[in-house]
Amino acid sequence: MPMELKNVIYEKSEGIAIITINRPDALNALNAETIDEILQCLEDIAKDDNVRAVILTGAGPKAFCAGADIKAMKGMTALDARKLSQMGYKLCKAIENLEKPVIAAINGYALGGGLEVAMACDLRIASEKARMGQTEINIGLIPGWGGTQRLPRLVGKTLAKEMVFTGKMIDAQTAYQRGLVNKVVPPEQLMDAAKEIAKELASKAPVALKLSKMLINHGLETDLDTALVLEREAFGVVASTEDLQEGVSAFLEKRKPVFKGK
Ligand code: DAK
Repeated sequence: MPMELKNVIYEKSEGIAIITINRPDALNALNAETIDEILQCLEDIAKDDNVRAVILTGAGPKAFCAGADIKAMKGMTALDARKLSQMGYKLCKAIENLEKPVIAAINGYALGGGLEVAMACDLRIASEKARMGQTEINIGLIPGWGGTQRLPRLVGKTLAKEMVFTGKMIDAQTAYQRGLVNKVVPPEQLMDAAKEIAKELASKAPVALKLSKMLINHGLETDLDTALVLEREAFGVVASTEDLQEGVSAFLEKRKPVFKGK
């Protein structure tokens, strides 16, 4: 059944899927409908073997995503709030569990839930104009989609506490220096830079890539010995793939490998 998307632009070409949150008038804030549409795109990507890498970005020059839709929160019942909270959790988990790399192209503000979604992505590229913050405290809230956990894991407790306690934003250069983003580029180069990385990832062996993602995401959450066992077992699986044979042959034949995900 074709997807009906009102708040999201979804494109696929040359092995790369691009999801653009398209509510620029609300700085791409996430309401339940928008989250549901992004989840539909991720489900489609999971099923489509032709897609090898994903870019998530925001429409317009101002924002990647200004967080959960504050307007939609007014007058929310406890059950509505619970549903929104669950949906944000589900979205971040869907990105983390997707067996393909996801790159956040942060074109402007990434605030509150917007930063939380960006942090669930595997890599983050920011425009020089991007500003990032866990601003929930300013409206009397705490991060609800993983910000208190993913932010300290990425930047350490010291900066995470400062950001969560004060709600202050940091600029792209600070985010880069503190390990929150992988790269900073001029705004007009952002999508090309994201596509370049996506293309590179799309050319890698898919099984090796998805197992690496799983190992880094899950391994860091357990003790080292258990994580090393997981790595050994995954190594055995990767060693049995046709793609490894292709990689070795290509190396010996001095040509580029063509990986099939088998
Ligand atoms: N939600 C809805 N609309 C938003 C929005 C948001 N998060 N952020 C901005 N907008 C809207 C503005 O209301 C404005 O709409 P109009 O007034 O034109 O109709 C339009 O986008 C442009 O925004 P501004 O006029 O404010 O633009 P400025 O350049 O002056 O300021 C700004 C940009 C990013 C500094 C400012 O808009 C701002 O501070 N926005 C709020 C950012 C923020 O605090 N985000 C964190 C949201 S809290 C929950 C589960 C999870 C969460 C919450 C609850 N439950 C289970 C209940 C997660 C919460 C968050 O993410």
